[in-house]
Amino acid sequence: MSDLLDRLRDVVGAAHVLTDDADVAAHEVDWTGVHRGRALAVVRPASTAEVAEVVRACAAARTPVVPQGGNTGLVGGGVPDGSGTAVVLSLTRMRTVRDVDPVAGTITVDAGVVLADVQAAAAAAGRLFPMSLGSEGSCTIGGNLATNAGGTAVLRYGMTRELVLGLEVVLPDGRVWDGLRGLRKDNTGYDLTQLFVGSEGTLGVITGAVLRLFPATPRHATAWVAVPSVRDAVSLLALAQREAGAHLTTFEIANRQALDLVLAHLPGAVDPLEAPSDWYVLVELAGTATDDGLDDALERLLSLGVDAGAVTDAAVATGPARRDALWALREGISEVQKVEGATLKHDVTLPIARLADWTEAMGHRLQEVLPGVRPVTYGHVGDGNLHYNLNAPSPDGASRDDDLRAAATDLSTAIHDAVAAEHGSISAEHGLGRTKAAAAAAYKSDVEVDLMRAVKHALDPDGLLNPGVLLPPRAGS
Ligand code: FAD
Ligand code: 2HG
Ligand code: ZN
Repeated sequence: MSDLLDRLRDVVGAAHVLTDDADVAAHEVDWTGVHRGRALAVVRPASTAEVAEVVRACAAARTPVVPQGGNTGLVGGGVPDGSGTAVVLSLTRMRTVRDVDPVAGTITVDAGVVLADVQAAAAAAGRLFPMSLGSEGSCTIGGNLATNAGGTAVLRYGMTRELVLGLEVVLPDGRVWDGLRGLRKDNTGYDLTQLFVGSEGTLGVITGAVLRLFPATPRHATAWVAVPSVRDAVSLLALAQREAGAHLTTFEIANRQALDLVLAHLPGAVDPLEAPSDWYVLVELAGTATDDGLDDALERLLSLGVDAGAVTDAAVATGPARRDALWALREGISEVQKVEGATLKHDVTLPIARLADWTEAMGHRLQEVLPGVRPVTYGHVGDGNLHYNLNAPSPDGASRDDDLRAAATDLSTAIHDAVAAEHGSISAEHGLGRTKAAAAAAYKSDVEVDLMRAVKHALDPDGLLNPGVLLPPRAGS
């Protein structure tokens, strides 16, 4: 193995091959703290050519490679397993914005550019890169592409796969595929770009991307809205789509349990409404500099919602600081769940028409599995996507995390079975990683799993790129 490490030092420089425990530790554990592994080394190349050399050297030594961006993934896909045999390939030194073309509406970036920096580069050119995640200050565009990330603007702009035009990818044998084309129209065969989007580092290492830009939307109208039930949230969504059309960018839901945790653990958080409500919606309309009617459209929407009995109260943002405060209530939920204690995450999509019945039935069902379990339910209701996360019972104020851990399999199986019964998805936007690879394969048909394995084998016949992620190991191997 020291031969391989020497070769890697030749390629990237000794300072960028990390082997000391203190240096590699942060790369061996994910954001949740749940997924921990061991790396042979962490390698930090600075260019596509260096990535290609690193991958080629690892392939020659038959050493697994785990691509890693900002390490904000939530399913354990960017950290190695416990064997200590894999090289973690960190893209964080590849941070160049290569080109911005406002007329073509494209931005070309290295894979290691942080999402917030892509947004800032687009804004500096008077354009919008619309992807928006709570983790945008640390996650990288390569990670976003590899997970096909979603976020809070999908309703208007789509998932990551709808925001990409071309990719540059280092293949498992070290060859480079230059697909960095910014063309809107290109029907010249299989769509290889889309094949790599959502492949979670199992088919290649993304080193560059051409992304789509949109007109800037400096105007916003934002409200934190109390709704009696999920059914009312869905009714309000229908009204919002009718009233606001393409201005509707965000329609997020949170239950009272989620808000209670934010108020308890997020410094400075204040409930913007007087009376508590079981459910809330964060709704935002966005427009260009010449769109004048957003505030009126939001007022009209809320008033129609009140008339329909779907809205009981609302706080409308009166300026940027107030807007930020409302957004913090939504974006803070993941962080405060960690502070509260052990969390069992579920990232599900359901047909929107089934969300209300499903959520109600699931609430009852889970109390049978673990009495007192606390669903912290939130997410992108406009996309049918709920983060149906569970915290442990807390009958006397202390979180009983061991009870949650002991019941985890039964709880997740109950949730995923109920999702499958509605023809939903057990991973809406976070991917499968190590956590959900086996469960997803179990819910898919043999035909679908065979096709996925065939794609993996065609590109990575030796199975060296991110083994154990996205597809579970075959039985007996
Ligand atoms: P990593 O965590 O480093 O890696 C994720 C996966 O991508 C791994 O399988 C890894 O091997 C692979 N990978 C990384 N870089 C490359 C590359 N260059 N080439 C090939 N494979 C690669 N996700 C959402 O979808 N929507 C949200 O709203 C959202 N909000 C979040 C909020 C918080 C507070 C946190 C902590 C996470 C959130 N996430 C969300 C999850 C996470 O931020 C996304 O999955 C993000 O896309 C991961 O990017 P990353 O750079 O951190 O990737
Ligand atoms: C969000 O929408 C993210 O806030 C994170 O997707 C969800 O932490 C989670 O479970
Ligand atoms: Zn989300």
